[in-house]
Amino acid sequence: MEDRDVRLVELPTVESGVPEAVGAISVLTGGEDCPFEIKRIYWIHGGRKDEVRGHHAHRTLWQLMVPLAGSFDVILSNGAESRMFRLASARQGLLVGPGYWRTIVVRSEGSVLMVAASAAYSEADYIRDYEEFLAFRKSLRGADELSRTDGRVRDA
Ligand code: T46
Repeated sequence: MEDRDVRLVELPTVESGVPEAVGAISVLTGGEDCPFEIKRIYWIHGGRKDEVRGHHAHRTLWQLMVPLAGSFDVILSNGAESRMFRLASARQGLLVGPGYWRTIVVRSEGSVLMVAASAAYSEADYIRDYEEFLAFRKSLRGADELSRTDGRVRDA
């Protein structure tokens, strides 16, 4: 899967200059490290190891996911292909555009996944039925085809 709107983003990180401190500060600046305006931040925490979440896609929402503690596997599918991202560094975020079915696995107890999102919570933006998701992806491909042909449908 080589989709342009799914990628790992290296977050600017300041190594501690404080004597005897080994910690670092990583920074997420809206409009710089993620290509959308951040309207909401939420975090997933308290999950057990191997707990599975997700099983949905978003119609319009953009997200940037940062594992603040522990690790998560995020499996993304565009309906044709899927790819697994292991998120285990608070120095990196996973950018996810609209239209990806996701499955999220908590890899270790005490893990915390922060998600910066482009809009407030709206259940209407969720697709929670896989067949509906496939139909949505098909409609996206149709729209893309139309825009590439300048609105004229090409001959088969
Ligand atoms: C996503 C993954 C990474 C709210 O009321 N407000 C919120 O801002 C959110 C995020 C959720 N909720 C409610 C909706 C459900 O009744 O919390 C409940 C659990 O949500 P959900 O089953 O969607 O949880 P996850 O962990 O499967 O998915 C969440 C996000 O919902 C989703 O956008 O991409 O984290």
